[in-house]
Amino acid sequence: MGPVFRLILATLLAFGLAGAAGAQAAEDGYDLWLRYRALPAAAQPAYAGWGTELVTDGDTPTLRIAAAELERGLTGLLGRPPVQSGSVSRDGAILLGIATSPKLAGLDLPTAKLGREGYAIRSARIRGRDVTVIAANTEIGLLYGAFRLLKQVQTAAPITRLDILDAPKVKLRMLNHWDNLDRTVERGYAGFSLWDWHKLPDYRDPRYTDYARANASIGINGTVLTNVNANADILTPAYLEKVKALADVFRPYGIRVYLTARFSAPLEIGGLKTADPLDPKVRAWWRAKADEIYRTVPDFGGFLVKANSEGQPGPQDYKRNHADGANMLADAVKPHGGIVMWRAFVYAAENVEDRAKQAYSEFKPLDGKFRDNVVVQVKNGAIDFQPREPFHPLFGAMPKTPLMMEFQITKEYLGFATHLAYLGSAWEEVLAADTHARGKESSVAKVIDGSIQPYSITGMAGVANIGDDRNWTGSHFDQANWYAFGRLAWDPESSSRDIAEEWARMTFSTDPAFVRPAVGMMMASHQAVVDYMTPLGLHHLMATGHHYGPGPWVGDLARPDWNPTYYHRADASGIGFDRTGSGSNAIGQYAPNVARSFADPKSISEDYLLWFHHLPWDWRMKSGRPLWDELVLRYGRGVDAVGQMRATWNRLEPFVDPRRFADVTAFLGIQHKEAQWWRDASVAYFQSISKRPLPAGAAPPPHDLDWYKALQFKYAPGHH
Ligand code: BDP
Repeated sequence: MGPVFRLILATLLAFGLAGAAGAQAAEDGYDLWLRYRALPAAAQPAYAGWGTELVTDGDTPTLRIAAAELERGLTGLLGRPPVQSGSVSRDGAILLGIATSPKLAGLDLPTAKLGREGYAIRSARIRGRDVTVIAANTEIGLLYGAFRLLKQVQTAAPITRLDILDAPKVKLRMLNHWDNLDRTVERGYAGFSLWDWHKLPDYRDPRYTDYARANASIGINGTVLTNVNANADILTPAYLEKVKALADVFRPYGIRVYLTARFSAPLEIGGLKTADPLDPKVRAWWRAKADEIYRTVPDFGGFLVKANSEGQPGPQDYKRNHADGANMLADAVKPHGGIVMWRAFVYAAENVEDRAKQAYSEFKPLDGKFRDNVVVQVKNGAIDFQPREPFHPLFGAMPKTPLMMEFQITKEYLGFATHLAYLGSAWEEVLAADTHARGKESSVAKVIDGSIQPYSITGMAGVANIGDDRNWTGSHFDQANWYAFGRLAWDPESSSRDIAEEWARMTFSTDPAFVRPAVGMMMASHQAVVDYMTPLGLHHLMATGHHYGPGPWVGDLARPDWNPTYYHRADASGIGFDRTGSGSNAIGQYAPNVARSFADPKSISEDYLLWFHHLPWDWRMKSGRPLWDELVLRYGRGVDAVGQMRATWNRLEPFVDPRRFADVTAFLGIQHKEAQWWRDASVAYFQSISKRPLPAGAAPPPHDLDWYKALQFKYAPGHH
């Protein structure tokens, strides 16, 4: 870019775009947390004379991206572009360089601690100048460092005396897109798939680049492009060319692509008569397929597999086990450095065992039987992404098998895109839970980051909430869940409150009068949803097919374990699923210390009470109230909490642009209405069973139970 053009562009950015896009100019949410709007005037002086020069040591695609991001960010935030130069020539320069570069000599950087993806940011003196150094062992580390430094300015944090050192604790930080080749998205509430398969590979939508930027800014380094309910067509040559086009866009951002492998692909696209993992022809087919993929995408990451679960094909169709299946695929990708992520989300229709126990029963005996390039991907809880679940017992039970976490970012069971539920706090609760793996104190976070059990592969996956909606995630606040997922995957021990705060500062406003209430609202939001949908450890009470509204009465589905009545077990005497020794004994799958703490209904956290216990309606709760009264009050508490969120949000209008303010306002209105519906329908149903009067002050549902039962939502998103 010529200097004159650069100057014009800078002026435009400073006075045109950035100037016009002050706090009040309408925003559509496309820019996510990378808005780079001008800092408020009061914050600007702290950055005077800083970031005036940008020195990039080297010239590669990734370094160019890092430099361009810094230029874009600083120009927007500070209203002036840095001068690009080949060496430090003035105070306030930013120097981006590989730690071993002669330009960084004498800084004594702790390179060993940075690993392959970490970075250091330091205020230093170089050639007599005050310089901010971003150093890393690799250029991806530098890109991460560039985003980190930008965050410092975006959140209006100090840029003097910096000494930041950060490296990811988890190796694979992955998004799982449940995207189909026809662009529908399984359980997606943000429009259609971003991947425009039909126009690929020739047309590369610029959004792919912005997707990669956003992911790199939070450290995501892998993406599974396709639905776990897989389609073998993605493995055909025409589609692999399309995958290659995406991989080429993502590569300089440090993001590898992965695909879901349909276990029966050898039959469907290979012309074979079997997909038996021990059959030599099948093994040869997968090896050849892997070779072909790697010829097309040399840094292909590997496969994600859902097998023998909810009708998906798998090794058990041939009387083989999960290890046989996973190892066969692992052998195919091994020569190329690929991995297999094999999901533990399995439960079988024929199996009468408590569904919460089935994954453990199948996988625990296979501990140590997987190849070293297999990682077993385990959902956070033993059922299925319910609004709240106790941590999955497998996390404490497979010391010889790398386990990776699977969270659901898309809010299938939490009100879709319209309900505000910040999931950082829910995930933190799971990550902080003590597994007592190997008999010692050890959080789920420490298990999955490999510090308790020395896993060769560590990882965290999030089922993406991204679609082609202009704001990416279907709602402005759902962007926070994408953001929080990336940050927790980087460091599973980080604080969800801190994450919410930095997100709110970058996405809306750094003004404490905005940040404090907004973060408070986010931090209370998950509990609110749990309360109005499934309080006190209840779970799986959603209506059939779409999982949108309440359906606690449903009890007639073909599979018992698809019925809400299977899970809440309410009858005239009480409610809850007995998973203690007198019931299914699912608690026996936890370490003895954990099992003991769950076994006593008096000491267990009431958040998990009815998950593990069937209790009489007049069971005395910690509040002193009978269980029935408490249940009804919890439902009401959830609705009230949404009312409070609305009131809080209304006070925040001065800090938010009109468009996003109106969007969030409308969604909170929907949430309030639907929270009330959830509460009323659930109370009407449970009262028809408990036959007890409502506690004092609780309003009777405005309709009778049949009215709620008759509601149909044939076209709710994601219905199937
Ligand atoms: C369930 C979803 C279903 C997914 C399944 C999975 O309802 O659409 O296919 O999870 O994770 O919660 O495989």
